[in-house]
Amino acid sequence: MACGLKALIFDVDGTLVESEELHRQAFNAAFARFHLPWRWDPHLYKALLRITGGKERLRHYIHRHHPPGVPEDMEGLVQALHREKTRLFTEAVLEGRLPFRPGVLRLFDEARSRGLKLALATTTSLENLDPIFQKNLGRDWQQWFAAIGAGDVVPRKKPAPDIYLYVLKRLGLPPEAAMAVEDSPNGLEAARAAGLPALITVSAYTRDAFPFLPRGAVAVLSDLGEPGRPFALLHGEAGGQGYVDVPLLCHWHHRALTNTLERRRSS
Ligand code: XBP
Ligand code: MG
Repeated sequence: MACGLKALIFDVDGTLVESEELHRQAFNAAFARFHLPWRWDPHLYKALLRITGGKERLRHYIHRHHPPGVPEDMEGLVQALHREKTRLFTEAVLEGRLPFRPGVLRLFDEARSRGLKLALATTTSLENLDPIFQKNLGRDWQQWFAAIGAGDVVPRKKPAPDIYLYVLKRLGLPPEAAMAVEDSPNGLEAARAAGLPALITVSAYTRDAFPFLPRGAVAVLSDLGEPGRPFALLHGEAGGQGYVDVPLLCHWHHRALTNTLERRRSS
């Protein structure tokens, strides 16, 4: 089958790496450095993850939970806390291990060998990317990606489509030539609003976020799978396969485009 898929656009946190637990710990370590009696436990952090962007999340937490110790210059505190959190997060990534999730490197390799472009569309701060990808792809990691969109490079973060539109523009591709790979409802909404079909691989914090196959998703999986270590198919169909490869992505992409055309015809 001729495949109309020209690019794969990956989210980062939760999709390529299981990083949100490390983000949570970095936030708490920054609170301690600033002598603030704040603590985000996993339950609270899961709720706060509905707000994308670390600075936006901090502002939301302050407005919603009225924690003690907020000075007159709240924005100054948010900026300073987030700088410290980012320093602590990047330090932790460089010192520790934050491996790619199952199937990521295998799919990167296969997609590149078949001439598909790879790109990143993430809410996370640009500074977080270097340690994550250096550890997994080496010093020249940026050469793997035809376009990178991260954090504050756009005015509105996910679920707004801005970051996907930014990346598509840099790829020089229309949305129907690409597919997004995401882990969260905000990410799916951003991709859908930009006109891209999305494959969902749930993460530790989004495991129960998709009780059914959501509109705009081609399937919901536990991860990308590996030959001999199949993914769990949570929603949708995967043609009986147990790991995501380019032919399966082409199958989903073709079906998504056909469904879109049929919806347009019937409306
Ligand atoms: C996930 C986010 C980010 C991270 C924290 O981004 O929403 O805010 O939680 O990173 P994505 P920052 O899933 O789009 O990769 O503190 O740098 O925002
Ligand atoms: Mg994510």
